[in-house]
Amino acid sequence: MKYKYNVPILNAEMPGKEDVQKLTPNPATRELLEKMADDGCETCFDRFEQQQPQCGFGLRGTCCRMCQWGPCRISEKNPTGICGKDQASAIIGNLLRALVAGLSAHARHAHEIYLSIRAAAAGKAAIPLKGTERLMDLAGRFGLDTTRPASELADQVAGILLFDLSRMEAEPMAMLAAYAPRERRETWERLGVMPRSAAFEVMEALHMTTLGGCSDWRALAAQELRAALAYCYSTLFGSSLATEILYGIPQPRVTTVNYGVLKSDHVNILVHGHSPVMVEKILDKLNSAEIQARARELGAAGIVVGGLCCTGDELLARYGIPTVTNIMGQELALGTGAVDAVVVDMQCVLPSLQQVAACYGTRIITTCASNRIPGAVHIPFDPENPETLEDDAHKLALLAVEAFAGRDRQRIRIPRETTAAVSGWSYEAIMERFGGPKQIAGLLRDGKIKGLATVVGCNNPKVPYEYNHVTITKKLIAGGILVTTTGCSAHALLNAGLCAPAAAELAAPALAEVCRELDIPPVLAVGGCVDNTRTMRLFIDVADAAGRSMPEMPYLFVGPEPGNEKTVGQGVSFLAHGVSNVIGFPAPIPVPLPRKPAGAAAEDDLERGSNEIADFFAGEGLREKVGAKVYTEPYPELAAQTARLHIRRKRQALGWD
Ligand code: MSK
Repeated sequence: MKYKYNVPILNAEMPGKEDVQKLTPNPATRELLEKMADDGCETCFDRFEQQQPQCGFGLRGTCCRMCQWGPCRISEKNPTGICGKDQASAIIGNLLRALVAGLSAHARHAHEIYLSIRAAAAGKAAIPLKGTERLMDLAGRFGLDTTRPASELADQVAGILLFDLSRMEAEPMAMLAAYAPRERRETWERLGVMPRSAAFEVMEALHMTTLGGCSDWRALAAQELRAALAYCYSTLFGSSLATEILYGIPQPRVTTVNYGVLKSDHVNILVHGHSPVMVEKILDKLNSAEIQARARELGAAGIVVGGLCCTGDELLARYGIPTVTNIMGQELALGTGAVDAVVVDMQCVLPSLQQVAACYGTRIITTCASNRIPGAVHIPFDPENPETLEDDAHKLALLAVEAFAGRDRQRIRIPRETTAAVSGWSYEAIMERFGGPKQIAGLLRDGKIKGLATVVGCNNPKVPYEYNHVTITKKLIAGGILVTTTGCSAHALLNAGLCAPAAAELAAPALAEVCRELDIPPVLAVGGCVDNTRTMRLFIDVADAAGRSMPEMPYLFVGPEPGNEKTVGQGVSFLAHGVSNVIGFPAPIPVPLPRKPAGAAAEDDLERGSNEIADFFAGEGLREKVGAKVYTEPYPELAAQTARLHIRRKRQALGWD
């Protein structure tokens, strides 16, 4: 069954389950979709069909729900809401609210990590400070006395990071001052978009968009950039680098991923979410002789730990622990019938998980007070009261293993797919392999690598599951573009085999030669969502080594399936740094120029969203300000073509082609 947008936004069709079955690249997905249908267990793929047709005003971002007078549907017929707000302010206001919601999610993650560093530094909990190299690096950048003891420095660094989250007065953010390139800082100063802190910019964004607040869409667009910079430096850089202080900097590891890593005769435990503190401790416990013996006592041959979403990406990067799947595959993973327990922390955990768990006898355990699921066992980690961490992790590991005894063995079917991969591409690991940013800049200048792109973000049922991620990436590497990836996109690319060195054979000859020489895959899985930091650092340092500004460089940010509000900040952060975006479909950024397909019936007429906002993002408005723009293209072949053309134009302008 195929769906059209009821109020078409793009000349595109919504995929039904049949389309997913045809196009999704992982055979394991197809097998599990069928199995779960046979088992009578509903998934998000079914619920997406049930929600059609979706509201056209919501799809275009022209539904304003920012006060209790609304909701107002803004259209050509009624060009303002009840308060008089126009389309442009409604659309950019929605986008800004989405961005700060995503910023808040990453900020909550960052908060947990920073407080964990404080707890570790105070010796209050058995949390390690393994990343001495990162601690000294950050302490030096923040101007601290690096001869002080590590615990003292860790406490001071955590204090600075917490201040970047919470500062209320106009002072520079410490992380931004430490890492942002000088040319970008001058640009942002000139535009008046320097942020104060995550908390201040969230407050200001909500204040500006409340009833009777700011009605100038240009001022709201400026706040979008300001909030994105707070997002980037306080919550992405902060979380990623602070996690390295706790657990060390990842190094490359050969591993195996995909649904087939689950084993029917083992206890299978999935870890899910974003923040790794509790999960790290559980891993210790699961590896203990006591818990291993308990698993054997229950008849299991051993324990498999598999990763979902960004907690999965984290553990894959740091230890090579196999990942299984991403946000839209989480129900399918339970559909194998082989998962005994899922330990979830925060974000991207579908509310349906408990219902699916009930179909297959899986135990769900929640570990974050702000991510509760009715019916789940709840053992929270509180970094301000971390003394019980050790005991709680032990209890939790035992609960997860003991779920094996209650497994329904009739419903087990694990797809056979396993995929080789090399994980652990931290910024330092990439630099070590290439020899430094100068070498990467040289390869770019010589055309051995045509460009650098990051393919990231979530899944979205509006495009065929994982098809766009994989199709675009294959075309990028075939065009000689080296790719980094994080988050749910990374799961799609890992399972498709693109993060294994053998994928070099799919790359353009010169890129393939570089990959073989350095023994790297053409797609580098750098970690979870917050580890877009690693890509940003790579982009910043290679531009610097090339003696060019960021907007001049052949770089791209590609988000084929944006879903979570967190992806808005990702895209806009890269835009603020002069890196253009190719995104898969408009919402919540409105489509630039919808077209009417030849011979379309009247009900298929395409409507424009907001001209001002569309033109600002896709036209010259944003480019004049920050040197980057947004391309929107739902068809992956065309998106890849757009991406390659963009890289070629950048290279020509640099005189590198
Ligand atoms: S988990 S934010 S669905 S990438 Fe980070 Fe995936 Fe997007 Fe969540």
